[in-house]
Amino acid sequence: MISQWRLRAAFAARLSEMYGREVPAYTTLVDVSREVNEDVLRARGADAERLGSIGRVTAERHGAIRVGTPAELAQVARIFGALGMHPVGFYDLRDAAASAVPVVSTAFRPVDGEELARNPFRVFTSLLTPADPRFFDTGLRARLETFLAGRELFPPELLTLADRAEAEHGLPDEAAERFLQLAVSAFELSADPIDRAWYETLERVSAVAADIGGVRSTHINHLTPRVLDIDELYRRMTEHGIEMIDTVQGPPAWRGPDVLLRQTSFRALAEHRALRLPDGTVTQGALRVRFGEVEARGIALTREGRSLYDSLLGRIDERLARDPGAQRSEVARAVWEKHLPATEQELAERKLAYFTYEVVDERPRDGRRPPADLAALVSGGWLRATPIVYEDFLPRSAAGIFQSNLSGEGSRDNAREGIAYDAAWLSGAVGREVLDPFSLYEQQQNRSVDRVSRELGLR
Ligand code: OOG
Ligand code: NI
Repeated sequence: MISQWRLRAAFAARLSEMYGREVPAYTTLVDVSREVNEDVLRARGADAERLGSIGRVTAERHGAIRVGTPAELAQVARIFGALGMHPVGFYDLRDAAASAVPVVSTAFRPVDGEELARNPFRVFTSLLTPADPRFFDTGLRARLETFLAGRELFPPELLTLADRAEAEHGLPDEAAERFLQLAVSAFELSADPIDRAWYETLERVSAVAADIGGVRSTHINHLTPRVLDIDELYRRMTEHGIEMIDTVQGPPAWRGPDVLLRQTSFRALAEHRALRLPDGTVTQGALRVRFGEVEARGIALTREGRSLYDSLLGRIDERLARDPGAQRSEVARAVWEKHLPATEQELAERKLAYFTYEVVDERPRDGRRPPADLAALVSGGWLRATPIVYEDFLPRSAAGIFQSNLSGEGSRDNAREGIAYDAAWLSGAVGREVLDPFSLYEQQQNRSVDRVSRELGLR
């Protein structure tokens, strides 16, 4: 019997192998990430592993896929459910991007600490929004929905095996092998010819819409390794002659603790695709949709920490608007230094970030009663605080990554009222509860606080 986490690890590894064959620059990205991680480990020692063991970080990947309908999303949820991955977080990218990105998203990932430590594989999954009249008029929406209703992304055998794996918490060897083969091939780039006229019709609205609704299959859009020094990685990729997008999305490089998530990517590459012309002939064309992303992860912020983060992004924008010649990274660093705590300790004390706590073996044992609050327990040598790593995504960064890799701006009619979607709506579409990331981190923190309180005899 192959357990769910082993299925997840095997799926991630095979997907990586497949994607490396399809997009050789991805292999360069993985190699350079590994080199950077080894160098950081040598330079910083144990400190480099504060946000995850080198074993976890080296194996860590997130993928991104895009689907067209709630029914397809519900099928995706069954496949990832087999791998012990649950939908977490609701991201609305329609308003986060200046260009036309008509999708709402969630991420499928393990939620339990032990499962994350075994293999943290996650997949950012976007759902097209044909009903949003800012992007699609009634005629195009109807054509798009008809097209999507007529395609099959996942063979029934794959879905049946997925349901069985989820119900039985794993699969026997042979069934596991079959499941993995079918699952990986469902995300391969299809060689079937694309109807060029239809693809271009959608592309005029949005390149993302064309990538999702212009073809009869889905594919992995990118597979992202985790790196311990993203600025160094950016420099080395550029030295390898690989064209990167302009910026690193998310928090700036600075001397204080890493928080949330920093991401960058190499530009989408032209890939050969078969195109069917209106007269029925098939020709070779090239499409630029898949790119290579890389990320560095930091500490998970609480709701208060997150609203501080969002307000700091606003401050950076304001300063840049006043001084358009300024360099974004420098403005951002100055804002960070002014407003964000420079130590983990202060992040914890101001309840801006999540930590887990453990009782220290060499704690004071002179009969004194331990103090009642966490900060005093840590500073008095009773407890050790360990940051909880951010396992999720950022809508503005996601929109920035989408946008930097789109060939055209697309079009949107902002005079029309968009349709409001939220986590509850998405839960209905997925057919499973979309979990709230803050609650997950909070539960993890609270469980550890309960445990140390019991151990120290505090109430
Ligand atoms: C997803 C873009 C966002 C991330 O890591 O934030 C993303 C996509 O291109 O489908 O991958
Ligand atoms: Ni990504």
